[in-house]
Amino acid sequence: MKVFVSRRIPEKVIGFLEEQGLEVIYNNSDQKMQQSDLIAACKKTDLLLNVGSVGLNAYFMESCKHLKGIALTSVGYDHVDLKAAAHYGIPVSNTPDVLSKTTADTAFLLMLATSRKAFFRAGQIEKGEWKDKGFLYELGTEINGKTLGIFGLGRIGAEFARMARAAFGMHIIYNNRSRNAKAEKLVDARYVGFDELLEESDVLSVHTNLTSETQYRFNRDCFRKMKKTSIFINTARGKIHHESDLITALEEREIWGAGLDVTDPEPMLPDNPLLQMSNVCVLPHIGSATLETRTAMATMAAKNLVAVFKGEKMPQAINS
Ligand code: 8YV
Repeated sequence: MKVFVSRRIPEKVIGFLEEQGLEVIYNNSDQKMQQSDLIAACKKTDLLLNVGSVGLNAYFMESCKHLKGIALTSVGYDHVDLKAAAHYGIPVSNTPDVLSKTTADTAFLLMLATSRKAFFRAGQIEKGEWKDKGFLYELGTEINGKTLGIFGLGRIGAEFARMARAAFGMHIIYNNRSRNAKAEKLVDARYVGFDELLEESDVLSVHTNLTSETQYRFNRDCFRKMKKTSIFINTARGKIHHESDLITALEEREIWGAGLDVTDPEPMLPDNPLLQMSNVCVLPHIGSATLETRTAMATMAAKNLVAVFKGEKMPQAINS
């Protein structure tokens, strides 16, 4: 059985696939593939290890309906038409758990960096602007003992909450589609309604999938309800916040600051006003980007394809 690996991954994962008896066709490149090239490559294989967030729409699924399995290297799957894959009987897997801690670390980094205007102040050094500008110049805001509101207390949200409690003694509140009793106990979190989450959070962090319900969930009305001293964090998907509303809310000082690892669109355009704000920190979607975590993700994806090769169910199947 043949597997197509669509982008460069750790060599040891390629070796693992070959040791398991799969014939690997490998696009050993860091360049994102065009859909037409990806389809052409997949027509020659039985399995796809889809590296990164290359979209797999209904046209891809129809063009590659012969595939016996698709393994993603992401926990999010909004870029994949799962219904179309299921229609053609193609099982799809994602990579939960292995990236939860690293992505939570990224939310923690953004919370701390934003609260201290760290990216802006560091940027001044490079520009030769490190001067004594006064006792009260561009002050940050404390997070010790404050309230962290989690929108989506799943694996990543719960890990971030655990860290915030341990490191800064933060009080945890959360809003979910349904209560998460296990996580409530683990991080001593209090379930609140969405409006209460907006009104009570000193830091509000997004940790949900992008769905039709969560798309643009955080708009101007939401930001107006948040504290003027609050910080908005998003390491999930850029389309969960309405970006032009976020810009306006910051310009109108309706919230204090924002820390984003995801934006809308991605890449963020260089002239985006957010990049000029001292109280905003933006990262280029690096939530899971450590060697250890990306190796674990690629390994998990490979193991899911090996399961299909062996006639077994994908351990992390999300559509079958
Ligand atoms: C991926 C992501 O980890 O896991 C996700 O859903 O958002 C991404 O950070 C990255 O695109 C590597 O595939």
